[in-house]
Amino acid sequence: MSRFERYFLMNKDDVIEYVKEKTNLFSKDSVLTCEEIGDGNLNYVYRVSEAKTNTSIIVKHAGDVARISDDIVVSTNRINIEANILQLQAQYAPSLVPKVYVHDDIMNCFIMEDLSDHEIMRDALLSYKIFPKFADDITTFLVNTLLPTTDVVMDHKEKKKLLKKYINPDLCEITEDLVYTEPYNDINNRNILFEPNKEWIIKEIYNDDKLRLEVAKLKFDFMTHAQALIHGDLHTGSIFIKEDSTKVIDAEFAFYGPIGYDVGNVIANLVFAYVNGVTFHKTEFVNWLEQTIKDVLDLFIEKFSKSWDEYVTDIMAKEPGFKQWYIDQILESTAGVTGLELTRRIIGLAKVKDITSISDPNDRVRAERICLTLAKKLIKNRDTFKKGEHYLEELFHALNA
Ligand code: SR1
Ligand code: MG
Repeated sequence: MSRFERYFLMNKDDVIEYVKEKTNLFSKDSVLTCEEIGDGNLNYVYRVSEAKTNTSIIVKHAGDVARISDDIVVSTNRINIEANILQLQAQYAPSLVPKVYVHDDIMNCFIMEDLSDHEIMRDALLSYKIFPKFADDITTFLVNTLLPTTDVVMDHKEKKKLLKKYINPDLCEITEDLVYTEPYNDINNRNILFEPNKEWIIKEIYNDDKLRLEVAKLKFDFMTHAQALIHGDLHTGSIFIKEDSTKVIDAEFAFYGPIGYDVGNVIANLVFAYVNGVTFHKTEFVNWLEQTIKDVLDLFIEKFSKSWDEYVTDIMAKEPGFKQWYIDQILESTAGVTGLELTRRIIGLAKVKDITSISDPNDRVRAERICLTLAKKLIKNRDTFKKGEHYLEELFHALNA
């Protein structure tokens, strides 16, 4: 019996043996090398290469605890959710996700196209690189993967089948805790506050009762609003990019949730890059990000509205006024989620390099306060953020606060 008929956590040598034995991607006598290249919080990512033919593939593999902490036990099924959803997204947005070659739900891994000519977007942004196509690409991804999986477009029984298939309780629990609870109530003692900002955060976030009430409303929206099959973790570390190409990866948090969760995560993570750029006076980069933040919101609305007219099937959804109502509640949720993501990456366990790499303490204090000041406005006044320019106006207020 093959060693790979029963799950175990593979190391680099195991991965080479696995690839040779279980796939026909390389010949059995090929000389392969393997490196672990993942820097995510949950899974292992191996690049397997053959020098002779200059070919390489990526093996993504799940352990039964999160890399970021042994205390976080997460179902290995997350890798199967990710492999399946990547293949589904490939039907809706083929040029915007990597190709999956092999999926193995026993070893909890899948093999996909190597995107080594791309780089992780967060790292690229930390080198102040500019991607003029990004807003167009990511809004196409959002609209093309989200709208078709809603009840307004998809056959309702088909949708319920997908909802059942992509039930993802462990990963949703991580989000419910890390995004929607702990930054406002350090119940699990896992928050990490930057010491010079501690007093300010206690006063402005922990002690703001109105803010916590609005977060509570958003939390129950996340848990109960099975609107579309969302990516669930669409930050700039989940995007591979190069000048003329964008590929969305890491969909292990996918489930049926609110559309605004994906849109808001994109915008918040652009704001982190923006605040870093402002800190280091990267004018051209900052200007591009202002335009991009605005474009992501405005292009999303424009494309969503156009696709709605083309693809909506539900007869009641065609009632005059319903489309605007539907888009308005997505925009409200988007603003709220943007604020939540901005907050949790400053206060909670899972940080972002855009902020933690700011080594001057005064600069970091300022960067964190800009994000949190904006976040509070976004969460509390979320029904007023209807266009890209509304985000920029509030961002400029926070910069000057
Ligand atoms: C325990 S996982 C921490 C964070 O990393 C993932 O990318 C998600 O954003 C999650 O919240
Ligand atoms: Mg990830």
